[in-house]
Amino acid sequence: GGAGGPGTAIITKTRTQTKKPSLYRVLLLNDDYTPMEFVVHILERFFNKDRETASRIMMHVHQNGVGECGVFTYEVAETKVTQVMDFARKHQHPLQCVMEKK
Ligand code: NFA
Repeated sequence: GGAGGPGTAIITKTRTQTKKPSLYRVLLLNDDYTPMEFVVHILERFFNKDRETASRIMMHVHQNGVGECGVFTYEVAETKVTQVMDFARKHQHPLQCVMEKK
């Protein structure tokens, strides 16, 4: 018996949320004009870093050209990028913030 014909059975699995969301890195890019202190402030304000961690990330970006601010789900990462870009533009700094899939 069974819908598939004789000797068959339909088996369904029930599982409790094993799908993990895709993660995205949010990155800051170096430039020659944005003040170091402004970048530290961005990391404190939008990425909840303490001053020491923020300073370390800022110096990493300054010396290496790019650095990670955090890893988030798509919507949260998108929101962080928009917040940083809007805040930088408001203060007329050319700071760039981007996201990339992990
Ligand atoms: N390179 C910038 C400066 O010398 C500082 C900076 C760091 C800018 C990290 C952007 C990101 N003022």
